[in-house]
Amino acid sequence: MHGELFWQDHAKLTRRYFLRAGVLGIAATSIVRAQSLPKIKPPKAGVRPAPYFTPHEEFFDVSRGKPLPHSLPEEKRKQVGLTRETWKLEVIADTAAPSRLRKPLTRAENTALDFRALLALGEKHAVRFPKVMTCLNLGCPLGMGLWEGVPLREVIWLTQPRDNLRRVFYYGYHNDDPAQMFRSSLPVGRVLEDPFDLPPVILCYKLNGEWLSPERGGPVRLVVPEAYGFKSIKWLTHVVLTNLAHANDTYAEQNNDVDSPLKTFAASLSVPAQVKPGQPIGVSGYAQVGMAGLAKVQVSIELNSARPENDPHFAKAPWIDAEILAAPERWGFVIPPKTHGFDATGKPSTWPMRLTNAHWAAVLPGLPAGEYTFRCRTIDAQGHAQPMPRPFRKSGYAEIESIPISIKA
Ligand SMILES: Nc1nc2c(c(=O)[nH]1)N[C@H]1C(S)=C(S)[C@@H](COP(=O)(O)O)O[C@H]1N2
Ligand SMILES: [Mo]
Repeated sequence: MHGELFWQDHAKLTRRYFLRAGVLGIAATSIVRAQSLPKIKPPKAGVRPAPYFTPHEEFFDVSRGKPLPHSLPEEKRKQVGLTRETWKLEVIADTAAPSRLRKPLTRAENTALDFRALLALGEKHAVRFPKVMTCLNLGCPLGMGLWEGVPLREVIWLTQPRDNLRRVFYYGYHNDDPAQMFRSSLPVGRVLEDPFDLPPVILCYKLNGEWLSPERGGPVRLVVPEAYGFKSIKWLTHVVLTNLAHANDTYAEQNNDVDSPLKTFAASLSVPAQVKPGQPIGVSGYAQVGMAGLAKVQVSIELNSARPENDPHFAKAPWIDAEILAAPERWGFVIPPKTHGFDATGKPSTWPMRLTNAHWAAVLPGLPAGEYTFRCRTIDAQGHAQPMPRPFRKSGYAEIESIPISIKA
């Protein structure tokens, strides 16, 4: 079971830390506690139990469609172009606000891009990068992946765009029912360039070194490195080049902020529900490293009766630095050369890596008896405490958890 593997990994990582801190026994018991008492975790902030890179079948699935496109029998998937042999991508001008293209790629003219042509582009242009797939509306990561594919711009260039190209939108197979279409969009600038060392937006066909499965959006899905899951459209069939100046994402219809990049925040995995007075408290968890980067994870434990007034964002909590644990030794497979974020020997060039998850642990000093609350937060690479107060909750889940700890003899 991958849940087991994940805990073994997390336990191994934290064991070394707690051993140095002289509280090995506590680490062991608190991990057992968190496992047997998952209810101490706020429901939306759980972690996906998996090794660092999540196997395909262990991802959480966020898919719309009746029937779900990945549940179609193989014969039907062949028919509708959802296999590697039959996949075709149309890259066309928007009819409402057309970009001017010399050579649109269409089925009608037999110029649509097939899988073989995509792989041929991949021989020269393929990139791969690590990224956590996570839904704007859920706290829990859906899975950590090493995503591989061809930069979308390489395919856009094939159409020889001349003029009026401000935005790109795209959608996948949707049972030929317009009501089921799930569409996302990007400004063309993000597709043509990669700001701040971000990996490119890709047409993805491999996950963790294997062909992308139907469940994960295969044969080809879009993957937008810094974005929430809804920008990474599965079962991709159409890329539409438009002169529209604004987003037209399906996700915008549900009051979501569709331009909001991945947030930085910390969540706990292992916090003891009860501790003896004076006994040091071992805690651990993971952090999502969003666009803003991650400099620190901080933890605090506060006596409930001592919670200061007028401090809704816990700025006055007694924060202490946790330790961000070293990169995993086991990735589940060999990291191929020239993987974004990794050096020539297959080790991460920086740690933690942006747009991924990292583990952390801390030991809080022993305290007198009482009812306390544990919290964790992050400090981003610019020195800002995260999550920051967000008046709009639909810009990506990020919250400071409050977890009760009872200290008694
Ligand atoms: N075609 C299509 N693509 C889609 C979706 C969908 O319903 N249909 N769901 C999106 C949403 S909201 C999320 S969070 C991610 C989830 O990716 P996963 O199922 O691989 O974990 O896929 C995105 N891509
Ligand atoms: Mo989502």
